[in-house]
Amino acid sequence: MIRYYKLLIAYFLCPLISVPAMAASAVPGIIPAPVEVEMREGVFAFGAGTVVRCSYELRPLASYLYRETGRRVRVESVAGIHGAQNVVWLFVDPAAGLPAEGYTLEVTRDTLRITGADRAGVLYGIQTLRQLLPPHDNLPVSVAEIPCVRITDYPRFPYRGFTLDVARTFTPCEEVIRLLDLMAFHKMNRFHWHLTDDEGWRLPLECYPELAREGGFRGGGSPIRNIYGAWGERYGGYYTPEQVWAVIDHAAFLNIEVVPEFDLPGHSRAVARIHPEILCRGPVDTASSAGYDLRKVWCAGREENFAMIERIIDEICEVFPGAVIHTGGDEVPPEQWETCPDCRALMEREGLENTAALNTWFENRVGRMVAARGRRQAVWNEAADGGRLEHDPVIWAWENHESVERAVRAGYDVVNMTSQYYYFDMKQSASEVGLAWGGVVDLAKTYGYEPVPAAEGDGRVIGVNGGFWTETFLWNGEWWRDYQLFPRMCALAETGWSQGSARDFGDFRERLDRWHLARLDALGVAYRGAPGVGIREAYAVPEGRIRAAYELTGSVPCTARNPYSHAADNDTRTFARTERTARAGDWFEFRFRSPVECGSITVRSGYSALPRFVIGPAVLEVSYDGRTYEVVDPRFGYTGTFRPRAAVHSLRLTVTGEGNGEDAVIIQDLVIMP
Ligand code: TNX
Repeated sequence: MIRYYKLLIAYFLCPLISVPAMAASAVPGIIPAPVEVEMREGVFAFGAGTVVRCSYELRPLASYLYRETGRRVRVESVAGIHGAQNVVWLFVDPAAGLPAEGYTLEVTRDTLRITGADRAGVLYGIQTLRQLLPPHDNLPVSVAEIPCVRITDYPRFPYRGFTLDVARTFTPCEEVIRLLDLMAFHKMNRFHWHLTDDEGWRLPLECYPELAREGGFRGGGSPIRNIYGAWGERYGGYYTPEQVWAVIDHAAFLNIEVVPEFDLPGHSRAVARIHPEILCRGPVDTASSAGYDLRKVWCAGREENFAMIERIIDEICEVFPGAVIHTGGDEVPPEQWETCPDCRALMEREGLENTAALNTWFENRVGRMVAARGRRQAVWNEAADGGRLEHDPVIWAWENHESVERAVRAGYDVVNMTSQYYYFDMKQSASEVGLAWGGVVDLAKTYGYEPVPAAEGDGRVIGVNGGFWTETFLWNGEWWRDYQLFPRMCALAETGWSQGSARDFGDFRERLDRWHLARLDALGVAYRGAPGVGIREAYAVPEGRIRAAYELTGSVPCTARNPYSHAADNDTRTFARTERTARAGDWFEFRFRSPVECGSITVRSGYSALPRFVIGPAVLEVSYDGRTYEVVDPRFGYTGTFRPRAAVHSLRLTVTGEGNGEDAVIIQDLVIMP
């Protein structure tokens, strides 16, 4: 860096005003913040008459510049960097002394030069140029004034990623591509595609076409039951091979490597529903689930399983050109392995002390398959809990900061994906939708987190990764994606790209508010707080509710820890949880001690803000006299509000479906409003 700085001084004799990269200035606030910004006098008029010159190889990027800025610029293939006015030069100069993916962007009155250390650097120079233009002014005919400036920029981490869980909620190809565009705009370069899980398999395979064809859908006649929303209906989808290639190609153009994930040995109920033979020899797990086998772990002692896994890994390696293949390893429940004679024999034979060791053994075996094909294995942090992982994997530490520290101490390369900061399925304030097990994750929290443990000196943390898990998605709907991702993704991108010492939330917030949110508006991103979106406080239990006395009973026994009374105590922090799921004919009843006059009643089931462990599908009825009932909602699922026409005596829910795909029902307190 010092060497580079000297070069800079020698280069420019004209007086220049040097400002810290992040200070608000005549240069629009750029996100992620560049390493160095030096202001000059004057402007470059970009637009009509501007010519883009570049080598033949860079022409697609010149067209991209044209497309993304909406300018009617002419592209010419010319080598060399001299002469002419009103010219944008794009070139790659490995000798410029810039780190990988770095660039300089130099704007004078006559020329605008983007010099990349490599092609990626040129791409990122173009992203910065896009941000130097006024956000809403992208009309082809207009001319935009770009301030004269010299920007020197390069990333802090080589790995700046985003995980999209398309297993819980299928995300159409076009939407994936839109997200890739937004990632590139923020200089992010890894797309982790979570393609398989308990509730869905979205990856088309020639070797096992039935996995996507059948495992891509839930509900209706599918072997996979509904869990999250759309009860009774068949819904879902999977990608065609052409769509997978389209995503890989588009990503590659944008310097984004696709990291596909085949999550195993746990998180595999979708495969197991279609190929039950992969499961352990042991009892089925249907006692609590109305006949739905909840088992989800590949048997480690069944040799044929590894042949099947190898065929899948082989095809994944054929389709995905990237360096890294993610093979899961998270959240493996131990019971199935513990009770399986084949797994026990295997553990004995291999001297494996517990199921954590068996998980590591399993991932090592899969890691060998990945390594044999010249790729690098990625795994979740638990895969390293039971011994040494042998194939130099990248550990994705997600559980908490300690899991990052542990993986770093063990000497692995680590991607920091700590859920408490980087999980964008977490809610952004107490009253908004989203999960909460990782706490409330607001923008300041994501931005403020330092991803490299203090004791670390040797670059073991290779990057950061944001995660969008989609269990709650169906319930919330399309608006929820942009709402959860932006602007938290901007904060993550800056942590990944900008130098750690320079992070200042006040300054970031200002750049967002003054410049960047308008850019997101122009790109059609319906971020949290956007015009017309606002802040949606859906789950606030409102002030002033009526604390009526009522009793809750039902046909399904509750656990001792979460009895029915917990949903009838007017304490919204506690809930009732049954010992099994509800079957058709099961019922629950709320009976008021004396009829309650009110404006509305909300019946709530499942986790709050997560449509899981729900009552429905069920019929909700109200009784005003204690003898006759009227249907309020014939298709009650998760929660619902109704306005009674008289004082309410009781409410009754009669279940109509065969379970909710889980092993329990959760019932919350009623919310009664005057
Ligand atoms: C934990 S991330 C999981 C996911 C869930 C997520 C929900 C990981 C390795 N496991 O399966 O979707 O929490 O926040």
